[in-house]
Amino acid sequence: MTTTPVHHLPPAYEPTAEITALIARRVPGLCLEAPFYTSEDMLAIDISEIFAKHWIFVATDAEIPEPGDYLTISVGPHSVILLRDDDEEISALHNVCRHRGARILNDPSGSVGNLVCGYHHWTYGSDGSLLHADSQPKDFDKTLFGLRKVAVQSVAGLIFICLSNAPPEDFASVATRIEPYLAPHQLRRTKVAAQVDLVEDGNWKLVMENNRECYHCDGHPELSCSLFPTYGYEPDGLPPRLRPAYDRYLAAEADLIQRCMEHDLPYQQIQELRGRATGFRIQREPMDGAGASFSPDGTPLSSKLLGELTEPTLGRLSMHWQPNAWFHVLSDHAVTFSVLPLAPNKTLLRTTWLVHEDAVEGEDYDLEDLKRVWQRTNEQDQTFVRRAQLGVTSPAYIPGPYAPNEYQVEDFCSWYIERLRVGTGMEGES
Ligand code: 3BY
Ligand code: FES
Repeated sequence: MTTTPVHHLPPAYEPTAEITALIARRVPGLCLEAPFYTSEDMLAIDISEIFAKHWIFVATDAEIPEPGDYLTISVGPHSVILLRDDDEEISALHNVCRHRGARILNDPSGSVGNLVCGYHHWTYGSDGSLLHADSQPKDFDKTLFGLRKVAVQSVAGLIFICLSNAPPEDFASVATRIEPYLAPHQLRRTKVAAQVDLVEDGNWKLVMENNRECYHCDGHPELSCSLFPTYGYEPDGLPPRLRPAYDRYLAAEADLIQRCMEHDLPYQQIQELRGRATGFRIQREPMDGAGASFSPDGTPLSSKLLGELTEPTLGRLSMHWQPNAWFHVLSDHAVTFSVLPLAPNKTLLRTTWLVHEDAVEGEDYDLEDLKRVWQRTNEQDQTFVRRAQLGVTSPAYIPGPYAPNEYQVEDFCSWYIERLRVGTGMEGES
């Protein structure tokens, strides 16, 4: 006899009284209290309230170029199959067999025809529909046992998923606004030149917070060839030593705006990092030196520009995404960064370098040169994050104040606390 399956979500995670108190008493302008970075209970609530209820960035179209290509993405206890289906569309499916629950795909990436569970060989199509289940009664209704779908959207070649059955609806308007900035770079017509997974010895929020400020950027000698040291400062808050760099920045910004207008490219900042479920910031920013790429002198690192672009010097299209990503999209290549928690004090940072699909390694670009700045920067940040985790784990830690040029760290923490308060019923949706 066929039993009609009952779809039910796991029970909502109930925060402990201690966690509720921590969320309620967070003081704006100060770092978070230690348990936000160290507690197993807090990680569980981060996964259920933040990672499972918001749109998170997990991959690029270029990572699954052909029908059948797949990735498996782990988000806490969830495993999601990202697959290019037979119609060349991207689908996202829970990697959980509808028979007795076995994990179906067990490699991080690969290529498949149908999806075959290795336990009792239930066989699913690339759209998740159940095609075959051996030895079932005659009235067994296969249509009731397709793989459960995960919400997925590719925006100009960047893939976002949401594990919730009711994903935040503001994503559509965000996608509409970021698409015109990204589209000219045609990320769907790129290939992966390199991908590096770095496991950081720190909580995922320390990894994100570190990305959201450049107060520490004198620790990045390679990056400072292309990133202005004035990042995050308001003109009236500039230390005098940065005045010459700021004048250089203003000149480069004026040049960049001119070029964007000539090429009809949007460049203005949109900054909505808090006060909404899908928080983001996008803008085109000038780069130091020759202004084209992350090379020692700022000249391009790949001679084949992305898409149909003809202008190499377009600065960096920079996008920050709450809760888990940032992006640098240049004229000659793009770099994406995705952050996923592994444990309270362990985080996966996945960095992906994309070049034009026809660019040839060794001819159009040198792989080591292409990777150098962000590989070194990530390693330097890894050290900062490790030290921060060690410090916040000490009983002597007391949350300190953010400086004005760390305003995006405050925006990140405020967004995070807002979302926990909304998710746990402490306050209504704003
Ligand atoms: O991601 C950014 O925009 C910059 C680069 C380095 C630090 N961060 C603020
Ligand atoms: Fe997948 Fe049995 S658990 S076929």
